[in-house]
Amino acid sequence: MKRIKIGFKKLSKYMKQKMKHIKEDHIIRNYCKNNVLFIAFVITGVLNATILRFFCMHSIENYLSWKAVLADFAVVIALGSFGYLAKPKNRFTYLLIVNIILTALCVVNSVYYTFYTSFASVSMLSLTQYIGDVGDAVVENVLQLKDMIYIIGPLALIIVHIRLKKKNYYKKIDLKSDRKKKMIHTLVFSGLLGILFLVTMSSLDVSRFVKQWNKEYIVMRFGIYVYQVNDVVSSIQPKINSMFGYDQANKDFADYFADKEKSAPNEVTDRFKGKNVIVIHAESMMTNAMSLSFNGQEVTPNLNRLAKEGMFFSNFYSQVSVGTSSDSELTYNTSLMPTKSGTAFVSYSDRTFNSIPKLFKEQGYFTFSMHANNADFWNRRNMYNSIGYDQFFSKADYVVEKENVIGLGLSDKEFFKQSIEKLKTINEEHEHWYGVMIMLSNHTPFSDVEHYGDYNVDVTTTVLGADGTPETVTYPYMEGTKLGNYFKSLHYADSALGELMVGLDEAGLLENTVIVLYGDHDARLPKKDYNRLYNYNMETHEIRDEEDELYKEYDYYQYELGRKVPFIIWTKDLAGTYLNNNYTYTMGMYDVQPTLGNMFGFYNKYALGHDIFSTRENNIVVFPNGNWLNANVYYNSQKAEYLPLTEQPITEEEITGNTEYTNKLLDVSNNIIVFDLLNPEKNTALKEVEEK
Ligand code: GP9
Ligand code: MN
Repeated sequence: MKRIKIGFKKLSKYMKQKMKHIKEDHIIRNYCKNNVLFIAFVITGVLNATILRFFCMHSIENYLSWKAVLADFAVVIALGSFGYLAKPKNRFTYLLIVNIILTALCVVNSVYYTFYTSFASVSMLSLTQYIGDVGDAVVENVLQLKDMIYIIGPLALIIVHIRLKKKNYYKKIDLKSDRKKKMIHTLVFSGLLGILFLVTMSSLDVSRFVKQWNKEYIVMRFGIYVYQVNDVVSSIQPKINSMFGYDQANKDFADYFADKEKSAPNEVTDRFKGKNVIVIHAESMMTNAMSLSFNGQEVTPNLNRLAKEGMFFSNFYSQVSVGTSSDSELTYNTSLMPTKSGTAFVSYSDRTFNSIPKLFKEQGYFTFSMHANNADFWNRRNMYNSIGYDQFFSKADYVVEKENVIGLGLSDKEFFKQSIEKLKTINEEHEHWYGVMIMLSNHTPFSDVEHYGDYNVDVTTTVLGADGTPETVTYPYMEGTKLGNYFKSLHYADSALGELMVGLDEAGLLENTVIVLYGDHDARLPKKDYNRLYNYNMETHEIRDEEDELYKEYDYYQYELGRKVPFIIWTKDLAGTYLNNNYTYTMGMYDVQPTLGNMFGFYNKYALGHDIFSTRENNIVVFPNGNWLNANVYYNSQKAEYLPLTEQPITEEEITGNTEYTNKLLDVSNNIIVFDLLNPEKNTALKEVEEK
C-alpha cells in the first residue's frame, strides 16, 4: 500500500513537472506553429466525417457521438502520421491525396445514403455493371448540394498550403527535426486514442461491430472511416475462406449426396400443390408462451387458434447462429445451416442457393418478400437476389408515420394493414403467388411497453379482508421483468396476427391460400426470469427455492429445450380434417423446405433436412454449435454430456453416431456456402451427383 502511495506521488510529481515544462516551453503553441498543415488535414478529415453523420442521422447524440469523433480522430491522425516520412515539400501531396480519398468516401456514402438510407460497401463494387444504367439518374436526382460540401475539405487544405508556401513555411520547419521520430510519435498518439476508444466500447458495440450488418449503428458509434475498414475486411474474409480446401470440400459434397434419394410419397404429398402461400416470419415468437395465460387472458390467443385449426408442429426448433433473423431465413429457404464464421446473408450473399422462391418460380409462381425495415438490414437487398424473390417490399414501400412506430420500426398492425393492400394487387396480377411477411414489433429488448396496449402480467386476486368483505389484491408476478415485457410485446404481435387474418379474410385472400407461420428464433431472455415464471407460488406470492419440493429447476437443458418456436401450416378449410393435428415430431427449421416441397410438389436434392412426414419419430435436429436433439436425447456438445428425454436406454453408438452425423452435416453445409458448391460453374462434381 505504502509503495503504491509513493509510486502515485512520484507519478503526479512527474506529471506536474511535465505540464509545467509544456506550459513554460510553449510546447503546444510551437507544435501548432510547426504542424499547421497536419492540423488542417486532421480537422478537415474529422469534420467531413461529422458532417456526413449530421446529414444522415438527424439526432445530436448521433452526429456528435464522441465515440465516433474519437475513432475518426484516431484514424485520420494515424493516416496523416505517415506524411511525416515525406520531405516537407512532398508532405502536402501525400496529405492531399489521403484527404481526397477520405472526402471521396464521404461523398460516396452521402449519395448512397440518400439513395438507400444506408452506407456503402465495397462488396457492392461487383454491382458496378448496373451503374451505367442508373448513372444519369443518380446525377440528376440524387447528387445534391449537400454531397458536394465535403469538397471544402481538400479545398481548405489547398488554401492553407498556398498561404504557408507564401510565408516560406516549408523552408522554416522541420529542418532539424527527425522525420521518422515525428511519425512514430504521431502514430503512438493515434494508438492511444484508439485504446481509449476500445476501452469505452460496450458489449453491444462489440457484437454489432462483429456482426457488421447494422451499418447505421457502426457509423454512429465507430465513425465512417472505421466502418469502411471493417467493411473491407468483411468483404475479403469470404474470399480468403474459399481459397483453401476446395478439393476436399468438393469430394465430401459428392460423397454426402451420392446415395441420397427422394423419399417415397406419403399422405401429404402434393396436398397443397398450386395454392397460393403467405409465410409469416414471426419475430421472436416462442412455443412455451402459447400455453400461458395471465388473469385468464391467453398471451397468444390468435396464434393458438391457428395452431388449433391447422397443422401445428409443437416440437419445432429454430437453428440460428449469430445471424438470428437472417439465419432463420437462410435455413428456412435453403435447408442449409448458418455458416461457421460470419453470416451467410452478409458474407456470402453472392452464392448460389436452391431456395424455396426459386422452386416455386419453376412452377410459375410470382415470389416476393415484405418487411417494413431498411432493405439493408441483414443485407437483405443483396441476398434476396440470390434467394430469388421477384420483388422485395421494404421500408421504402411503406408509409411510416411516427405514431405507427414500435421498437425497431413500423408496427406490425400497420405493416399488415398496408401489406394486405399490396397483396390485393398482386393477387389481381398473378395467378399463383408465394410471399413472405416479416414481422418486426416483437423484437428484443421488448421495452416499448407503452405501445403494446393493455396486457397485465401480474396476478390479480380477490381475498377476504379483516372485516370479511372481499378485496381485490394485485401481486407483481412477471410485471417489471424482461420476460414479463416480452409477454406484453408478444400479446401485441399476436393481436396484429389476429387483425391480419381478419383483413385477409375480408379481402377474400384466404380462399385459395396456405398460411405458413414460423417463429424465427427464441427471445433470448434471462434464465432467472424463467425461474420466476415457473417457481412463483400463487398462494404466498414468493419464489420457491430449491428446498421446496414443488421447485422446478430451469437449468441449461430446460432453457435449450424451452427455445422451441411455433411452426404452423394452416388453411381455411383444414380444421377437422385428418391433417388438423398437433404433431410432436422433433423438427428443425431445415426440415421446412423438404416438408413444404413434399406438400407443394418441389424437390431440392441438396436439402440437409428431411420431409417430416417421411422421418417422423426418427428425425434429428442439429444446431450450429454442434448440439443435437432427437426424440430420445438432447446432446450438449460443449460438455460432451446429454439429457435423456424418454425412458428408453441410450446407447454409446447412438451418441457417437449422431455426433458424427451432426459434425459432417455442419461441414458439408458450410462448404456448400463458402465454396459455392451449388453453382454448376464452380462445382465440377455437381453434374455427376445430379445424374446419380
Ligand atoms: C431486422 C429484423 C430483426 O430487419 O428482421 O432481426 P434480428 O435482430 O431478429 O436478427
Ligand atoms: Mn429475428
